Amino acid sequence: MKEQLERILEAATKQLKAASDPEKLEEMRVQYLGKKGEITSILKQMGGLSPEERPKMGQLANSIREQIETELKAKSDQIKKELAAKKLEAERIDVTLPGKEITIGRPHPLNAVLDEVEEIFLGMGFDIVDGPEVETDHYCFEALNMPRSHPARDTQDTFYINENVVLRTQTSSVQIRTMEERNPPIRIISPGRVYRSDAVDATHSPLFHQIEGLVIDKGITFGDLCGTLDMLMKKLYGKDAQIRLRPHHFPYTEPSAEVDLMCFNCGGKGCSMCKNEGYVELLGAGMVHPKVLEGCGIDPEVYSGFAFGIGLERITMGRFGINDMRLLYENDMRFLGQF
Ligand code: 2NL
Repeated sequence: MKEQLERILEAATKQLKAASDPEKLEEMRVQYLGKKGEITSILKQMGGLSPEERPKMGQLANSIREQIETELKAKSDQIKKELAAKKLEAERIDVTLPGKEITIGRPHPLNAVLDEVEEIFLGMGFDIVDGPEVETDHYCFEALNMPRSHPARDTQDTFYINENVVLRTQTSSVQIRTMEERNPPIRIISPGRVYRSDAVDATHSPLFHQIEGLVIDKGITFGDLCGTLDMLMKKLYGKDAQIRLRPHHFPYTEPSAEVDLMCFNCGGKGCSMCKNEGYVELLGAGMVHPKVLEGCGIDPEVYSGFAFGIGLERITMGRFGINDMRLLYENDMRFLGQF
């Protein structure tokens, strides 16, 4: 029996050395120390021993049991420690590494300038109005005093869907719709995409953006138009901005004008930036033609108004010193990242 116990201790010690996980240790605890374990079964055989031998064997069995218990506990502690160390190593982070770069987007230059222009007009009491990009010939031409014979309706300049439907060439169509729907006073701007059948180059694109403005009320004069545009340019380009009006012709305004901005580089003297003109052309404007008012059910004897059309690309290019319109459409991050 003594040898039996010693063999158990020897086997347990050997097994313990090889054990590497908590499950194995639990298995061993059951195998050696459990109710049906090897030591227990030996203790059960003690009845067959002589009274002198019994306490000796009992003592030996208990001491071996304690020894196995102690060894199991020590091994268990060691394994726990090792597992914790392994976990720490696996989850190790280097807090000194640089963080991941977060890139924050920003408005496209066209949108940035559009936002500014909208803010300026909202501040002057204007509404912002939207309308369809696919228009009938009525809203795009007829109602703007451009009958079928008018050169602006040439298929060379306009995208036709069919004989009566076109891609709008200016957002005046939105102004006409508004005049039909609302009674004066009217103060609106209508920004949006417009289309012309042009080949792409540094200053042309078949799709571009326009901001049109319209004011209709009793007693609106050309002076109101000048004051509004002067205010717009001073807010956009700074208090030194100066505009100049030249007589022009549009079928939908009378009188009409082209509006230029004094060259910032030379102060109107003429330089390479303004092609020796002293001014750069910015927009077209005028007093709404009586025929246009009449067509929308507004009595030109009672009401008058002004209108203007600005190319968003042109004022954006002027604002940021961009010399090629194509840059605004190519979405090249090296370009867009500069604004
Ligand atoms: C340009 C500048 C312009 C208008 C647009 C307009 C709208 C209505 C009535 C009268 Cl509903 N006019 N808009 C006026 C003058 C100029 O656009 O250079 N266009 C080719």
